[in-house]
Amino acid sequence: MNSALRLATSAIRTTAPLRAYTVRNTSFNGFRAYSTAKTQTLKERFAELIPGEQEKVKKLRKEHGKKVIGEVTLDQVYGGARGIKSLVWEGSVLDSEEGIRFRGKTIPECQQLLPKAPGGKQPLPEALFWLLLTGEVPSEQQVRDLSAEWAARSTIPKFIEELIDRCPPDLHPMAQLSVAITALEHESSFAKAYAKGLNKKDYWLYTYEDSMDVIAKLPTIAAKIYRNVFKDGKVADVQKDKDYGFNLANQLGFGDNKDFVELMRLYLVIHSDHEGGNVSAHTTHLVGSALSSPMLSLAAGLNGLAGPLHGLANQEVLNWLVAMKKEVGDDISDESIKNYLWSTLKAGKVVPGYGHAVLRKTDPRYVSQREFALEHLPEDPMFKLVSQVYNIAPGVLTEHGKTKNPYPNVDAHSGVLLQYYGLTESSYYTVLFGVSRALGVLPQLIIDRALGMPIERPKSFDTKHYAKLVGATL
Ligand code: CMX
Repeated sequence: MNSALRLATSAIRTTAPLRAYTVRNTSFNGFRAYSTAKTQTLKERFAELIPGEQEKVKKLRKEHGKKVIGEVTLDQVYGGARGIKSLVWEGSVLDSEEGIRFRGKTIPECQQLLPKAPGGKQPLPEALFWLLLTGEVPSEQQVRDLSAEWAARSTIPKFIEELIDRCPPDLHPMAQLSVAITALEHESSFAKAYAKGLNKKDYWLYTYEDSMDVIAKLPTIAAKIYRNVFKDGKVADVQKDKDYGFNLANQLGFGDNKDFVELMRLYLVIHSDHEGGNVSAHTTHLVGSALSSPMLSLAAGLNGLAGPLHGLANQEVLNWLVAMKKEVGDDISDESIKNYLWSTLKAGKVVPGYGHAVLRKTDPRYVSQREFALEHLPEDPMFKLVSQVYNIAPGVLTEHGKTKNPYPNVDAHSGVLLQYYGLTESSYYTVLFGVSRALGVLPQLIIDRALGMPIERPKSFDTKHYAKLVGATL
């Protein structure tokens, strides 16, 4: 038996039956066990899967390691590495026409197959996390156990709370999130164990523990930032018998609205993972490859998410729509929208929420939010405006002729849903994207360490050298 598995299963064996989620030490490195002992935990299941996954990769590399899988053009090198196959990402794959599949499953399939909250229609983010890490659909009980485990791990250290309190209210919420997650490094079991001398085979166990802790603490941290900047600074306690999406909604102050709670669940699922090459995913993976802790790796990814061409686009979209309304007034005709789109483009700005580095069709994450809006807020004027822009913008962007994809991405829709329920503070929106993104990038970080992925180090040259490579004289 592989030693990582041996360690994990020995921890399992020595864990006597527990009352639901009582926290106790196991004989394994003092990690707490969160288990009813009735169902297999995520950690136990993942530990079981590791040897098989390691073996698959070993065999693949042994038999096919020297085969050529693509070529690289000079344009790709200067064009943001678009399309270069150089990353391994197990959780999701993005097809340019069809959009995202999480472990082979489309968003509608996830909505159908993954466990939901009682009376709810949207999949639980906990279930998606399980799917991303293991490739398997969890049982209802396993998802409930995971909800309870995250709730049990959710307390944030006092100094993190104080750190957020000390941030000036006009420090962007994404910068505050980054500060808080970076400071959680103080709690990193990986960093502490590494400093003492950690066996490579155990990297994943500590990465797993830290990842679970960060995810569990994120709603309280995110809510603290929101409540400090925009409300009274008070954050409700995590309700231990409730799911992750409910707790996030409730801590933000919207727990009474069951539709908003469902929106949070959908939001957390669809923003989680978008294969490995996007800025936030790639950065988390890259920084993690240096064996920086999950806290430092995620914080780096969040700093990338905070860019306007990436996750910040959701705040930009709402601001752009509001500015449009202000300029053209309430009676918005197709013609005035067309003119506004052209004025944006002629000013040398991008139309936020449109275009994508990989996608060439309407983003299915946009579609799932549109379906939610059609069910819950069909008459909302801002939703109607988003729909109207959807009819007009692709034509204008095509005529403009620059973007390879004139269709909307996820960010074109999210802000309008949030504002409908009263979460109108657009500068906060990317924080919610960040909470969700953690659910996508951290499973891969755990897998990276379980598979022993090396430090990442692609090759770079100066322009002189590239010219030489293609036989050009400069
Ligand atoms: N409006 C105007 N111009 C656009 C555009 C848009 N929405 N999308 C792309 N273009 C332009 C690019 O700026 C580029 O112009 P230059 O040649 O002058 O540099 C040209 O079209 C070609 O770009 P592309 O190959 O189609 O797109 P990229 O892969 O370079 O960029 C993206 C992708 C998302 C950054 C870009 O489409 C964009 O800026 N969109 C608006 C911002 C946005 O919505 N970002 C969120 C993406 C989803 C996410 O990560 O959350």
